[in-house]
Amino acid sequence: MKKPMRVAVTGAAGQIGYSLLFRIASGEMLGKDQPVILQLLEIPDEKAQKALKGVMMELDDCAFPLLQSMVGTSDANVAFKDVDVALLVGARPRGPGMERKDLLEANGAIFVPQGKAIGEVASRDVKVLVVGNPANTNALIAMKAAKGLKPSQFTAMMRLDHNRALTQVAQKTGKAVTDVKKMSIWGNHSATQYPDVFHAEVAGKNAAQTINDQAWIEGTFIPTVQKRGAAIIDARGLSSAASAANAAIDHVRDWVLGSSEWVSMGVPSDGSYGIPEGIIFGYPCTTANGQYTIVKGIEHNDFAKAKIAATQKELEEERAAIAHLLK
Ligand code: NAX
Repeated sequence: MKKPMRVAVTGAAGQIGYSLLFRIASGEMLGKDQPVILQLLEIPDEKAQKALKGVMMELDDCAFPLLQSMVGTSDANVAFKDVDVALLVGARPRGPGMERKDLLEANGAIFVPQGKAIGEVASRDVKVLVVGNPANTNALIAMKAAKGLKPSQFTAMMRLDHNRALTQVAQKTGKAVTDVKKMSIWGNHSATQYPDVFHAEVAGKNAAQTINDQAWIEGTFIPTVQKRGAAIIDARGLSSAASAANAAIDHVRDWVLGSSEWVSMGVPSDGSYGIPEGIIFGYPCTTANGQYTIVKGIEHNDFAKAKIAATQKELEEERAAIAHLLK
């Protein structure tokens, strides 16, 4: 029997948590032979803690063979103690009349202490995925607050956008999602993101050439992927939850166990593609041996360059708004 891996999930009583925890416990994220210990964080609020207990009762009632034990807590130092993987899902949603700057600030108040706790008590090899929005900038805040860890241990979730893009292209071309390869989502997990179909492939051929419809790419594909979150809220009355949990599972599984495909991940920029260091930027990556590598050598056309510049600008503005939190 393998040594159990410790997985922290914040916002564990929320709707993404409800779709995520059962799949982690059943082995879909870290492997069907990998025991796990769940360390679940919620706010101290009585209602949230009671709801968390209810979720833990249901986890108990699944009798998952791989779920070795779990803890529910409102203390970040307990939740992150010795964790190998931390999924930061809980975040402050935008309230009525809340400006973008206030939203960033309110999330700073969550991600600074959580990042600090991760730096102090998590495994030295911890892998962190930030799901809670604004995910890229929250990841930057946590990364900067976590002393003693490498920036490359902090990532933000672009995988839902990636998966959305795969399906849009598969449906347009009448192929299976498994035929669509080399998808990439550039920049921010927001409506400025740039989903790149020009370097994607469908059944071994260039996707943009196969689609052969620039108007569809610019006028349908890109906006559909960019605004899919809002479309889900409009249809369901609630934001994406099962698909977000699924993307989080995909992201961590591929990071830990490796993948033969390109995957989109928000990672600390390293100067690749002219994006200066200091923001968490969505790039196509390959993964192997527990590490990711940004795909190099992609040539962008002027259309793509303008889109990438716009999403970079947005991330730089977000960073400027919370610069005082980055120490
Ligand atoms: P919910 O409001 O259902 O759940 C969030 C939970 O987090 C709540 O139970 C809340 O009590 C808890 N929480 C808040 N602050 C906390 C803190 N400081 N410590 C621990 N727990 C805390 O939201 P849900 O639908 O689960 O979404 C969670 C986050 O994911 C939101 O920020 C949402 O915007 C974001 N999303 C990100 C996506 C991505 O692709 N990166 C897609 C889906 C989703 O919109």
